[in-house]
Amino acid sequence: MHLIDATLREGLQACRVAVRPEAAAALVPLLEAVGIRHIECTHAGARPDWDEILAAVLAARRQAKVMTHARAREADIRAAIASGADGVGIFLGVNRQTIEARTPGCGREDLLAMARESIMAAKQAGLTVRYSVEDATRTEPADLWRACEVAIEAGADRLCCPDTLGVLEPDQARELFAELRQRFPGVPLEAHLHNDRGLATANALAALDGGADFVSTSVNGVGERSGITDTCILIANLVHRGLGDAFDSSLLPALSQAASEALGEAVAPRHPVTGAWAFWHQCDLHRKAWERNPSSYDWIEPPRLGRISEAPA
Ligand code: HCA
Ligand code: CU
Repeated sequence: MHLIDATLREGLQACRVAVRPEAAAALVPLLEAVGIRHIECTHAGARPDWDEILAAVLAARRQAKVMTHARAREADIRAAIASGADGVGIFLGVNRQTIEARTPGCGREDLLAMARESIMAAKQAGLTVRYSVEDATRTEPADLWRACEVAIEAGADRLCCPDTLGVLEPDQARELFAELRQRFPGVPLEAHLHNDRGLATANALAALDGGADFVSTSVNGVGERSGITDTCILIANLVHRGLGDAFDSSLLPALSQAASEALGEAVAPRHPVTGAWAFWHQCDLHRKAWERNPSSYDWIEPPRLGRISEAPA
């Protein structure tokens, strides 16, 4: 099970977010110290300031693999190759909504040909390739399987099925990844889950239960609209499930704080795990019980997540 942190890709697409290259690079050692080994960073060639961020992140990383984002277009693939990134996440949707809004006039087979060519070009240049069927969760199953098959035949190393609009419920997330697991044995599978319905964490756990190998996350959940699965919340959940050995979860508050400062976006005080009040016991009845026995109202020992639990004096 792997997390790919996309704070510096999906997160940069969030409303009012801006980050300087030095601040982006400063997040890298912290992500690595937490145990993240995969970083998704910008869309190479899309904006000069993003290319500076990508170069700074590549210079700063030690253990982590860095993947950049690309459309299934020759220019994007060329930019990804030129950037020096280890990998590229190529995204191309094949459902009716995507075709009408993003690639009008294109037939599904034309799109699949674009995906095939892009994947082959990136593989030929030695990049690791993830192929994402954008809006996978609103795609007819037959079209989704076909897109995945084409990508694997073309040499993709990993398949991602993004819940681009956050429409999934956990049962559906588990079923989707269980079916993908069955249809594509041995192929690494990734989930990317938007939080529009507030279900991004639940869906990430369910996708893992179904058979996903990777979840793409961002620190504090930053991303388009309501964002995606929060790196820190997901790691805290893995720790709670007894599956957090690969991570130093005591560093989560530092990571959350650093990302908040780098991106210029405060963490809401009630945000789970890293919010200021996440371990605060206000009401008298709670406080008294908690003073006798902290486990009465602490869901986990807070120091395991770098926190202390508190109450009014
Ligand atoms: C986007 C959409 C995306 C892509 C995810 C992926 C989504 O911002 O371009 O490439 O795996 O949610 O579908 O973030
Ligand atoms: Cu997304």
